[in-house]
Formats: sequence, C-alpha cells, structure tokens
Amino acid sequence: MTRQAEGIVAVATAPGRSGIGVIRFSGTESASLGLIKGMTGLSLPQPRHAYFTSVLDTAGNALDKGIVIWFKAPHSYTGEDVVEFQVHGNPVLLNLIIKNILAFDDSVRLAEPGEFTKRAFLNGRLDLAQAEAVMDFVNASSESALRAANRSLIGGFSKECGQIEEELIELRTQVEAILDFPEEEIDFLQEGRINEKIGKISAHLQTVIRTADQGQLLQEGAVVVLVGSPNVGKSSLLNRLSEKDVAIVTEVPGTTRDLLGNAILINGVRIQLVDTAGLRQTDDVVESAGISRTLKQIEKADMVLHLEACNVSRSPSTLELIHEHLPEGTPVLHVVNKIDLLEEPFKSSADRIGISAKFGTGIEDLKRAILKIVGFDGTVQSVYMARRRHLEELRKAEQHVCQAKDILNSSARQLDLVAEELRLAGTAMGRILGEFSSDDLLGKIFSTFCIGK
Ligand SMILES: Nc1nc2c(ncn2[C@@H]2O[C@H](COP(=O)(O)OP(=O)(O)O)[C@@H](O)[C@H]2O)c(=O)[nH]1
Ligand SMILES: [Mg+2]
Repeated sequence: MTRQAEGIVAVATAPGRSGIGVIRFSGTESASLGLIKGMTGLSLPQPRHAYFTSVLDTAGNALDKGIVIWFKAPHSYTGEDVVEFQVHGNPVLLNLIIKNILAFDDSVRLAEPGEFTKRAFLNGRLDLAQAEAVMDFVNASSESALRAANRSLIGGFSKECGQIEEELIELRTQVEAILDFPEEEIDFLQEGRINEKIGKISAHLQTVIRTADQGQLLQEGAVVVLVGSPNVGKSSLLNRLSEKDVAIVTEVPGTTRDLLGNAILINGVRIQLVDTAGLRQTDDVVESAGISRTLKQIEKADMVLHLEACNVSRSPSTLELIHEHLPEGTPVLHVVNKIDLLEEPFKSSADRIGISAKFGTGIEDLKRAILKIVGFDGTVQSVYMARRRHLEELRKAEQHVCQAKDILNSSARQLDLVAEELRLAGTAMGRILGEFSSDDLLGKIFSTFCIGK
C-alpha cells in the first residue's frame, strides 16, 4: 500500500452556498487523530462514528458546530485515514476551517485536483478505469450517462477488460508451452483449439468495443455544426432543437455573424449544436469574419448538418465551400427546411430530411437521424462509460489479436510471433486498468478532476 506522508485537505462540496459543506482530509492515522483533537477537542473517536461537535479555530474558539467522522485506513475512500468535517455550506466558513487546519498541522497541504481519487487508485481501492469513471459520474449530464458511469464505477467495464486480459494470458501460456517443446510436432488439434480461442477473444473484444463506443459518446457528446446559405433557417433550427430562443432570427440575410452554441440532449446523448454565419460572397467585414469562423468550425465538427430551404435552389458554391473544409470522414446530413411552403408533402430519405423549423414538422425524424449518424445505437444494453483512451487501447488489443490470428493461419505459423502479439494485446488491456501506467498519463487523467474529488 502506498502511504503518502503528506496529508491533503480540500472542500469536497461544490463552490458556493449550500445546506452543508464538507471538508475532507486524507493522511496518516496520527495526523487524522491529531486534527480531530485539535479542531474539535474530541479524543479517541471511534472509526466511522458521526460526532456532533464544535469545530474550533487554532485559538480554541468555535467556528461552527457540525459532524466529524473518522474513516480509519484502509476503510476509506482513499485507503488512507480520512477525516470529514460536515459544517454549514458557507464558502467563507469552509475556507476559514481549511486555513485553520493548515495552520494546525504543517504537514498538511491543499489537495491537487483529483488527488483523493489518485490516492485511492495508488492504494488499490479503484483501478484506473474506475477512477476515471468517478469523474465521468460527477460530470454526467443525462440519466443514460449517469447509469453508464455507475456501471463503470462499480467495476463492470474493468471486469470485462480484466477477463479479456486473463483470456489473453491463458492463451499465450498455452502457445508458449507448445514453443517450449519444439521437438514435438504441433498437434493440429491443438492448433485448431488455439484458433478457436483467438476467435472467442476477438468476439469478446468486439462486444466490449461496441459498448465502450456508446459510452464514449455519452461521455463526450458530439459537435453538430449547422451550415448553409444565409436565410435558410439555421438559427430557427437551433432555436427549435433547443426549445428556446437562443439565436436571433430575422428575414434579413446575414443576421448571424458569430458562432452560437447550445447543448441539447437527444435520448441522453449530449449534442453540442453550433449555429453559424450563412455562407455566401460578401463585402461586409464582420460577416466575412463570421464566415471564416464557420469554415473553421466545420473542421472541428463530428457531423455537419447542411441546411437548405425548399423555396431556394441549392447553391453549388455553398456546398463546394463546405466540402473544401470538410475533413475526410466527417458525415454530412442534408436537411431541407421550410417544407411548410410546399403544396405537396416532402418525401424525406435517409440522407435528405424535410423539416419546418418554424412549425416543428420533421424535427423528431431529424433528431433520430442525428443520433444515428453520430453513432448512437439504442440497442446496446448495459453501456459502460468509456473514454477515448479506453477505446484506443481496446482497438490496439483487437489489432494484435487479429495479427495473431493471421500469423497462425499463414504458412510459416511462427508461434513465437503469435505469443508476442497476444502479449501486446494483453498489455493494451492492462493499460486500461492502469496496471502499467506512466506518471505522465496519471498526471493527465487526474488533472482534469475537480479539487476535493
Ligand atoms: N416558412 C418558413 N419560414 C422559416 C422557416 N424557418 C425559418 N424561416 C424564416 O426564414 C428567415 C430566416 O431564418 P433564420 O433562422 O434567421 O435563417 P439563417 O439565416 O439560416 O439563420 C426568417 O424570416 C424565418 O422566420 C420555416 O420552417 N418555414
Ligand atoms: Mg442565422
């Protein structure tokens, strides 16, 4: 167990005023007991008992009355000794208590972002994927995201990854056993079994990749950029999808100049909509600046929604401009607006959807199409919250497994190479769980956490 000499302290509740504010300390047992004695006068507390007590400053004057709890190691969040002070949720009071704690014990310092969770990870209370899920849980912006984060937090995703890692190790051991007895002819039966096992691992990986892929989408959401000629109704569509007036809508072409964003939830998936200046030739300096922002935004999009109006013919130069700036692989959905002006009903197809931003016609179809294009598949059960990092490792593992399969099926059948590919696949899985993670990676992960978590 990694025990850190330094104690750390931070406010664990959100900044601002609230019913209760929680201050959390993590460190050694002696520092914890010293702090409880010094800050409340309480000696010999029982672990995990709530004491209603005064909280004192270093001069012994009461600052507030509240609850103090001692979580004796290893039965705490961090795996170290933890003390929690639950007091009134006033930021001035919370800062004052922290100041007094720091003055009381000079081996205590302010916690860095995510440091409590980092210690929990270093002490083996959580693996890395679970530690990451803590933050995803705190940040989840929809019920689906919350449920997915919870599945990862309680270890669902880690368990799947750990299982695949074990399957890989077991298979590698078998391959190496064959290698250790080169004089014996490789039994074709044995080889067939290896092939079958690789196939199973590969299928298991595919399933986990699919669920993790959905989780990543829930975690990160997608950026959908609305582009088109002026006056086709981009801002009206942003307002319609947002269900409020985010953007100014007028009949004057070139109304929107700056980028305007708003995040919406479609089936729990966070979609960051970006409304842009309409694309056209213009001498107006402000509008041109807006247009160049639009074009830059296209480069960052997960998906481009190209809007046209049914009463105006499609502008080839607008489409050309979009395609000039569209990175390879970014999907474009064509949407025809103002279908309320048509006499005949509009016939939508998969890649051309008719809507009326003004009256709300076709908006549900549009939402479904957006979800489908950004890759949300409502059929996947038990989605795990996952990050880009996890998917990259899963895909690396999959590639190595594929490679192993190819080598095994090639005429040379070099089993040492098969074993090496299996080892590399296993290492990728281990990196998800943080078995061999560099300080750099840990630093990067935990620095995105909030302080006090
Ligand atoms: N009839 C009709 N008019 C619309 C519709 N959507 C937008 N408009 C009108 O088209 C004009 C331009 O809309 P706006 O949203 O500002 O377009 P933008 O320049 O693409 O952002 C406004 O007068 C809107 O009221 C629609 O679905 N039907
Ligand atoms: Mg506009």
